[in-house]
Amino acid sequence: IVGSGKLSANVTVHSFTKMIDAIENKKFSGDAYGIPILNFEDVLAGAVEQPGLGPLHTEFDGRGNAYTTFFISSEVVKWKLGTWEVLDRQPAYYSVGHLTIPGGNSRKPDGKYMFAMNKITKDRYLPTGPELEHSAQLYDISGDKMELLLDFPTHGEPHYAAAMKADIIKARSKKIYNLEENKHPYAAKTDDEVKVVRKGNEVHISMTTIRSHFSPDNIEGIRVGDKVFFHITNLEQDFDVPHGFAIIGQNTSELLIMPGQTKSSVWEPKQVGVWPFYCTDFCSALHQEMQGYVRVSAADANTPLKWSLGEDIE
Ligand SMILES: [Cu+2]
Repeated sequence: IVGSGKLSANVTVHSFTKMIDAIENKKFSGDAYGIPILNFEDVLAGAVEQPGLGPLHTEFDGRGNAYTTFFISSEVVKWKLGTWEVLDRQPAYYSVGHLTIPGGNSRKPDGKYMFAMNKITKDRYLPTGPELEHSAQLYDISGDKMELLLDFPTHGEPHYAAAMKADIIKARSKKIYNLEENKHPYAAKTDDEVKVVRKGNEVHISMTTIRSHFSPDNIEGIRVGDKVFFHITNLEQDFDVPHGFAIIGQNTSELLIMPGQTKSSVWEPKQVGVWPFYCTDFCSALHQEMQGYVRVSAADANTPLKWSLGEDIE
């Protein structure tokens, strides 16, 4: 276990085996708040002496080497497990926080590449505003020395990240949700199943979406004071065709419905009027036309519920 403190001069490595041993033999130096404290010397594996300033985060390459970022001296330092000697160091632009080696969180890191995520990247990119682009740097770590391959901006402060080989993800990637297995109580699995049901002040709309329309896309009989639930089923059964849904003032924004899924959004209209809703995820050349309207009547109106697809309500 590598312990690093941003203000520490050394990188201290604790032995997990020694820790377990000390715990089993109850070798403690006291306790705090009822938690036993281990003796520092008893569990020490070794220390990398003064490798840089402000050690922050360490990952391993699976070949007996460790890589630690140094926040204050802005560098990545490669050192050897067991001998604790420094093998290489590379400057970073600038204050490097975390670093990532693909598979670094697993027992078998894929120690070919490493990237450092840098904070406080002043002077690195065009100063476009009070907040500046930060940088990240990709290194080839397959050889004795780290080799900088790419220096690229990241949007916002890059914090911790995990990476893994693409084929691990690819084989497990979910392409669609099977519409037949959709058990959502308000799912409409065909355009024939769409409906609008009032239960007191609650209105439940079972709606479908597919390139390039919502059904129904014309609804009236909603009143101010109603709580409207849009239960939207994405009828698509194709990879990478989510649809979104938005209406002004909705309680649940940024709804993104994957193929075969039903998701719900709540809307409590506050004003009489005709309110448009639309798809928020670019889905086809007709995406811009993917919209509909809800007419909201006064709280005391008795406009009956009506809905249709693509036609005027009579
Ligand atoms: Cu869409």
